[in-house]
Formats: sequence, structure tokens, C-alpha cells
Amino acid sequence: MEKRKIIFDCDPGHDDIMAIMNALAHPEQLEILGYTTVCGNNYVDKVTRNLCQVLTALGKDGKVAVGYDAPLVLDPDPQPAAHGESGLDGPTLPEPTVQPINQHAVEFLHEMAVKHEKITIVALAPLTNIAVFLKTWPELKEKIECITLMGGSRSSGNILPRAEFNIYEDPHAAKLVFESGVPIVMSDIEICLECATPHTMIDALKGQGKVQDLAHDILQFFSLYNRRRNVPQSPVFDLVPVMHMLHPELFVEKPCKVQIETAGKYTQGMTIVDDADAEHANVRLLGHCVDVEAYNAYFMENLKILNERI
Ligand SMILES: [Ca+2]
Repeated sequence: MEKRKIIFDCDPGHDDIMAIMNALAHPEQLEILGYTTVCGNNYVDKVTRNLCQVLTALGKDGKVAVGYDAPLVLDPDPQPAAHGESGLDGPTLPEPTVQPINQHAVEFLHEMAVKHEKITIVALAPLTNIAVFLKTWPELKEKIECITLMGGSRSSGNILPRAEFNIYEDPHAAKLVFESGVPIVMSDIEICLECATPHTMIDALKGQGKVQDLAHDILQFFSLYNRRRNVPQSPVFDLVPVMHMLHPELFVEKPCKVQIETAGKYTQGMTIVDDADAEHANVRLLGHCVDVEAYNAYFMENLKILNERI
């Protein structure tokens, strides 16, 4: 099987790290060309440091290119309630020996798109970097196999009643990306909730190995919100796009037309999903997971595989 060349555009972020760990477990399928960071869950210096610390803890190198520290138009809106003051509260992490490269995220995306025949962008954060890249070099759109993103919702929200954070944070960037014509795979709130991970599985990670211990500490913090509400599982949002690349057979895809609300007083960042207009579809929506048990079994197995490989 030919390896898929991927770039993570991310704001780590507890769930970003789970996505990255699962991809790192399968270098035979996914070749990580690098990571671009962006302001999202927290400011870009914090999320970049978090990523570099985790890569250091895993003994992994990687090209980390720092991106924008604010959305295109709006002001940053960090989310310490969800991710803590650091943007990745919970685990104890080493001082990073991995350091960002001396190249802006958008320049790095450009270089990779020029250099490789096809790249896939795994977008786990507000879409600021990607929007600027597409706007600056529209001729390189055809080099992007797809943008597989965590963002949006059909009828729910996690920042507003009808808006998901990544799209809400930079709706102008999202609009540019969704209207770009580049193939998009969308993992929205609903599919992420469907694939939520039982807290019993998170608890059982402790003592299984170095990687599992780190994942345990990250997920313990991330699951506090639901644990306090006596909900027995938590969504690990950003993991879904990676699991879809590794196991597409687990998902039912639906072609949809998706438009972005940029200006609504109550609906900033709302994704208007029209699943009745396949003719004008700009998105393959992951509409349903056919085997959530298998999904979470693969999740745990991937952590084990990564532990054996570091
Ligand atoms: Ca994220």
C-alpha cells in the first residue's frame, strides 16, 4: 500500500495529541510530513510548546512550523475550561528538545505541496493557516488529495448552541476553505459524540506502558467535564479524522453541501449542512460509525502499537 503523506494542522490540545499518537502508530500507512500549529484552543506559542513537549516525551522528531496567532478577522478566544491554562493540562511533560523550524506554517504547507505529488491536510483546529495557504497559492489546490477536518455540526454546538469551536473561532477562514473546491472530509460534533470513548477504557490505560500512561494522563483531564456530569464516556474529537484514514470501513460517508455562517449574531461559525443536495456537495460528511466498539478497540490497540515502537 502506498503511504499517504499527511500534514497535521493543529492546536494541541488533548484530542489533537490522541490523533497524532494514533497516526504515529502506523507509519506504514501514514507518513507525517510535519505539523503546522495555529491559534485555537490557546495561543500559538502555547500549543506549539505542547506539541514539542509531547514529541520529545515520545522520543519522536518532526518538523513543526508555527502558524498564525489570531484568526483572520476576529480576536483569539482561548478555551482554558476545556484544555486548562497550558492548553494541555494534566500530564507532566519534559522540556522540549524538539524545536519549531524557522519557517512559517503557510510556507511549510507551500513547500510540501510543491515537493510532493499529493498531500492530505489533517485539520484539527481553526482553519486560518489553510485558508491563507489556499488563497495565496490557488494553483496548488490540485496537489491536495483532501482536507480531512474536525469541525462543524449538523444540529448541535460546543461553543454556541449551534456552532462548533474550530469553525466558530475563524469562520472567515472556514468559509474560504469550504468554498475552495478542495475535497473535504468533515468529522462533525455528532460523529465525534457517536465515537466517544468509555471512561473505563481510559482508566485501564494506567500502567500499560509509557505511551498508555501519557495518554491516560491526557485523557483523564480531558474527560473531567463529562465525569463531573456522570456521563460515562467522552468524545476525543480530533481522533476521528485519523481513525477514518486508518479504518474507512468503520464509517458511512454522506455527500453534503455545507455552508458557513460568518456573521450571525447567535450563529457565528454555524455549519449549514444540506444532505439533500448531493449534486452540489462540497463535503463528504462522516455521517455514522458502524462499529463504535471496534473504533475504540483500535484506539487502544494503536496506543499499544506506538508504545512498542518507541
Ligand atoms: Ca484541536
